Amino acid sequence: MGLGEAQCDNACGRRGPLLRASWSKGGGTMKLYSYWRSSASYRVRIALHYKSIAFDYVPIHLLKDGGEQHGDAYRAKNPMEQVPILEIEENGTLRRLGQSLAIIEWLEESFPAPPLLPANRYLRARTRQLAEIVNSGIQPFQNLTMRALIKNELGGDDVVIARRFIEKGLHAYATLAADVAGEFSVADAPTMADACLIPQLYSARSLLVDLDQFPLLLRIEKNCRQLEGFQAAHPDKQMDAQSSV
Ligand SMILES: N[C@@H](CCC(=O)N[C@@H](CS)C(=O)NCC(=O)O)C(=O)O
Repeated sequence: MGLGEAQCDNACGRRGPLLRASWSKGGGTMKLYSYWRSSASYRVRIALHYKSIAFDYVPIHLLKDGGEQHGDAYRAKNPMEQVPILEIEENGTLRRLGQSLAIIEWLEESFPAPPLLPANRYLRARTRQLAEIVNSGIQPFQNLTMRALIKNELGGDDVVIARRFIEKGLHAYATLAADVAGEFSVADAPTMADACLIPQLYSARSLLVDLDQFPLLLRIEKNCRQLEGFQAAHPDKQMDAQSSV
């Protein structure tokens, strides 16, 4: 671990509040590089808190001074210049994982209980399908870089475009979930699909999408809100939460 990281750890690292399990394979603690309003970071926070895994929170400010994610120090950690990344020390080796769904799959394999994927093979595939609708069918079109490109370089209306993809994706999600939903998106336990849906609904609200057209999704959200892991992962609960940005 370099000096810069150690300093950041002391200055801004934090152990999650309701965490029981710890990462013992390498003796180190996991670090999540995150931004409070980032929906992809929010997904991983849900998985970590739901599974009660201890981690240190390292805030990356996506807006300040053009965005910390574009700086040399962070680009060296993630060449995609995006949050989240999960940093883990395994048998003395420091490893970094990016892409929230790959991270959640790694967490699922490392900490199987409580599961975020169903036991049934078809339902597992449906769960991943729902998660991908959010991950690749919606989120890229509301992402900062895409919105800046549409607005500043192409002269388009970034909000209209983001809303269009959100509504299209949420309609598809609701239609596909209708067959398999119980209390949650897939049957009666939270899954990776819910870990994607809840942050997506948060982003949709910030872009003033009318969510009343998705009663099933609102019912699922209400059930997720009852769970401690989902509550602890909420943007407003993060150390870098700010009211103005
Ligand atoms: N598919 C990626 C998406 C990551 C992503 O787009 N992160 C956004 C925040 S939600 C980001 O870092 N944006 C910074 C930028 O666009 O400059 C994942 O699931 O991790």
